[in-house]
Amino acid sequence: AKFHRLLLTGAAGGLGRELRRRLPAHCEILRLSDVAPLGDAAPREETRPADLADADAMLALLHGVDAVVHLGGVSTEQPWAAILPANIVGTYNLYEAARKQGVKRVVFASSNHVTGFYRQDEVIPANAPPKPDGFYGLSKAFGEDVAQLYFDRHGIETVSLRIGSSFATPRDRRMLHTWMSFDDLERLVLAALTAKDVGHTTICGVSANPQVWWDNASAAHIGYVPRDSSAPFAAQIERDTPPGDPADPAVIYQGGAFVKQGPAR
Ligand code: NAI
Ligand code: 15L
Repeated sequence: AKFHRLLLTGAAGGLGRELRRRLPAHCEILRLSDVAPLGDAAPREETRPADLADADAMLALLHGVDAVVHLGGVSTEQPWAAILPANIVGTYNLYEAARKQGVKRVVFASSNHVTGFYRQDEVIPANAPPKPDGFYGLSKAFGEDVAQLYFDRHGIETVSLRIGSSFATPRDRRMLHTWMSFDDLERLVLAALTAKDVGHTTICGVSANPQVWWDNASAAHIGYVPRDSSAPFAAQIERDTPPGDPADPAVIYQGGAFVKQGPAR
């Protein structure tokens, strides 16, 4: 099933640039938005710069869209003043615009930092209650709650992706657990866009790594089956990076360095 017009927010970011290459296979028109430069529009692309904090701009952005892949926002731990407009006001603006424009499906880039204060020695379900590890994780937990409200009240369906670490390759020992390849990211986003009757579902975005901290059984209806694994990278990472101090909170908790980072302490 091909979409007519998909909207990709955060299209200038790391994952946005990956999905910009990959989503045209699944839609006729790909609308790209960001506050950062998007470059020239290729055939079948539309570039629409917009600030998530600008409600009028968001309303115009959602016009004529079949579904949204919402990656835009602050993606690391930052002072509250930076998180608030992009991730709190921005997520609200996105859903209000979706409601007013009749858009019925959102794929929301949530984060493992919603649950960053669970321990690395436990496996948690994909719908585990939030234990955010900072203002960033807190803002993503808020986004998931917005998604739930807009389903219950307005029937807008969302799959919230609690993404682990999606980069070209895993970068450290923690990412041997949390890594998701770009190919698996594409599989996950496509499944989240097309699965039926998702309501609001949370699912963890992770590849089929040897030891993962998250169990996607509660999200089996999304039909996401990862094919990649961090295993081929393990030997080199274990050779190049020392094991962490077991008393370090960044080693104890799933959120890694985020648990002790930024303005919160
Ligand atoms: P990124 O920081 O490279 O991209 C985010 C984009 O959002 C940037 O291009 C930025 O300009 C844009 N943005 C920020 N504030 C904005 C605003 N007020 N209005 C409009 N656009 C704004 O992050 P990345 O890695 O591409 O991640 C994409 C999404 O996935 C983010 O929401 C991030 O929180 C989430 N995520 C990513 C993970 C990863 O491993 N890459 C892990 C977990 C979650
Ligand atoms: C995230 O949520 C960030 O957006 C990304 O840059 C990584 O830090 C990732 O989590 C992670 O936990 O590795």
